[in-house]
Amino acid sequence: MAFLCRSASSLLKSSRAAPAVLSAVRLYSSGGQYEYILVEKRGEKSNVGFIQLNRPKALNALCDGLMKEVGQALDVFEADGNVGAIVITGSEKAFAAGADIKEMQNRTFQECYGGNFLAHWNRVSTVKKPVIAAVNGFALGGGCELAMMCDIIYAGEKAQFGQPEILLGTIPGAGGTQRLTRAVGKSLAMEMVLTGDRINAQEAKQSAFELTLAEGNRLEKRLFHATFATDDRKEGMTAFVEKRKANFQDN
Ligand code: CO8
Repeated sequence: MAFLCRSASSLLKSSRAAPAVLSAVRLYSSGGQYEYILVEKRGEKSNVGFIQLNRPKALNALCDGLMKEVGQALDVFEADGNVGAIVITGSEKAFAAGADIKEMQNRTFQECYGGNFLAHWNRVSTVKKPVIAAVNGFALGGGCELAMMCDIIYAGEKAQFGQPEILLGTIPGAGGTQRLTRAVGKSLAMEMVLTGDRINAQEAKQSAFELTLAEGNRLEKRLFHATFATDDRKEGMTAFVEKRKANFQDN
């Protein structure tokens, strides 16, 4: 996950400009009607899967139904060979203000532990296609964690990231303590998790670092080696040697 604060505005602008289109595609190809999200394919070639969280009255609080729908939409886009990347966004006011506190309020330890509460949230981080979070407004608690599960974060000027769970007497539960540490460093992550204080897009970008150099290099080397298992790596290098344009087949 990388923080980029160039601006999410172009993505958000186009979603504001086309509300009719968005509502018209709520049925998208999965067949079921989405209640909490708007889903469509965008781009000249319709090859960008676009998911907009749509619970404006609750600042896109991530209720169970919403996260299940996000999972369903991701499944559809993952299976769609025409989709090359996926964007998850919210509104200008809120990407997502966290897990739904009203839904969690009366849960017991036995229910959470026994039922592996919210385990399905992980789906976002297991998608094989690149997932981009276009964030503006509040990205708090589970909202910040959802953004960090994505591969890239484009943050708008009004974006605010925070893990305020401590103010509710709980802790992040969807990777916040782990991914935030890697994203902004241990010191700032500790401060945010221990105080609930928020940071804006600029601060997130300035603090951004991902893995340690050693971890990153190890991972990079393995992924580099893995490209040698693909036909496209062979084709790319062969095309260079033969002075022609590569004809990639996504294999
Ligand atoms: N859950 C439920 N409802 C919410 C949430 C939320 N997280 N956030 C806002 N809302 C609702 C409010 O209750 C309010 O509804 P209503 O009008 O019916 O009272 C509506 O959204 C608007 O909210 P506010 O009036 O509070 O709006 P403000 O602009 O005054 O404040 C804030 C905006 C600062 C974002 C404020 O709403 C707030 O602090 N929200 C809570 C933020 C928070 O604490 N988030 C963390 C939640 S815990 C969590 O995410 C744990 C994740 C664990 C995942 C585990 C996976 C395994």
